[in-house]
Amino acid sequence: MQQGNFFQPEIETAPRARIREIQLEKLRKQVAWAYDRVPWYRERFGELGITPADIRALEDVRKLPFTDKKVLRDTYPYGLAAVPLDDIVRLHASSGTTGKPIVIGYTRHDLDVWSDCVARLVAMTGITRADRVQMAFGYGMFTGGFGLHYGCEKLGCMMVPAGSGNTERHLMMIEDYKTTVLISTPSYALHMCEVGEALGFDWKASSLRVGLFGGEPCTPGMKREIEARMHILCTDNYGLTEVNGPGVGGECLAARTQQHIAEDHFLWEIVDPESGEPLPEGAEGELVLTLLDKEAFPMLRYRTHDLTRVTTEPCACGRTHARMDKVRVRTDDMLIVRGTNIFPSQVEDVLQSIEGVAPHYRIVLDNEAGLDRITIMVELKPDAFSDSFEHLDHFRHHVVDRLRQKLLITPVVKLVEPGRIERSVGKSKRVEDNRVKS
Ligand code: DLL
Repeated sequence: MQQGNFFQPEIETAPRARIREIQLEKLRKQVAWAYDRVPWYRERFGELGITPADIRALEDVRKLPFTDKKVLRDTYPYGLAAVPLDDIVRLHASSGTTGKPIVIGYTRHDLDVWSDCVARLVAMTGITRADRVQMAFGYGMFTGGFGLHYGCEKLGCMMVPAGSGNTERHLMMIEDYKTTVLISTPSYALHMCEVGEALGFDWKASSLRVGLFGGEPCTPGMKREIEARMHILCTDNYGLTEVNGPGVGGECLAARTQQHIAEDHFLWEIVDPESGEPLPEGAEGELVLTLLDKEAFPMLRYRTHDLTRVTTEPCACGRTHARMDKVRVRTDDMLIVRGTNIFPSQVEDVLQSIEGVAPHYRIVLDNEAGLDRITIMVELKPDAFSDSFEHLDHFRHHVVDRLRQKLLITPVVKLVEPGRIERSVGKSKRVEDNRVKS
């Protein structure tokens, strides 16, 4: 097994029965902690007629109330705090699409647990203290920057806290500081590829060897593209602000399409997104997470809105912690266009299978005379771009046909020249909904 120096075999390769034992012990404590200290939880428990004493087996987690973004908004900013504010040493926040952000606090203990989780997933990718890590996430309310920073530092890596943006400066830092790991969203990594190529940066000769990407889906197409252009190993880690941030799951070197969940810190469930009812292992559904070791903002049964499958089958790397499929779809990403349900990931799947199409696109929705219209701006790769109108129009028809087969409605497709779709330094924005709601 490939190991970093933060590999914890006693936890990460523990027999499943032992993992469940650890989880139950922690769950009982966590539930009592939330009940005793947070009025919101006590009231919900009261309504459901339960107390912490009802949690006797892991499956009893299903008796507990769900939490979601709405609860955090309703109790904004400190309503779910389980400790005096004096004990909270950090806040992070996530801005949703509307209204106030959601805010999460951390005690000193919470920060320690969080950086342990991150150090573990970083080590899983083969990164060690000998690596020099360049951070391209912003250091701000977003959890990506500080979360991965402290995890890598715990592992003993040299951190280069460059922050987001200023791509040319990033390229200079790779060259001058001989950094070996890049942390960013996969879409920013693609942007860096382009800027580097335009400036004649020699990716093949560069010191960079691993990308630690996350914060948004990294499709197989993006991964192939980044690996081929940057000449690095592209890895993908998952997390969300409400349950600390990055650190929930990460890729080992054996299961490259899945992520191990840190099960000693997170209890996972997969539920039917409509009914909230539990689904059997292996079925696709919404991931629900319960933090098992959180002091400041305990989070029980948090509805992530992320669709995935989880398996506890043994992994070739030897780790026994469950693996989740990479998240491609959020239940709340669904667009309804003229009564048809469309997920951006469907558009992406079609586009990435067409030769000559770059991994950059934008879905624009508007309505004309009361009818929804969906326009898909598709960027072409330089070698597919042409001056010939006929050639482009033929290509456009082909893209429309392929999209129609998948989406079951006919989108307007606009082919745009290389570099035309706006690049982002953080999470990429794929959808622009300009519809006037009546
Ligand atoms: O994006 C935390 C994070 C930062 C994870 C950096 C990894 C690296 P939020 O801004 O709260 O937190 O967004 C969380 O982003 O529910 C997923 O829908 C999506 N997401 C995060 N990581 C991945 C990933 C951070 N690796 C939301 N693959 C989550 C797919 C991801 N989706």
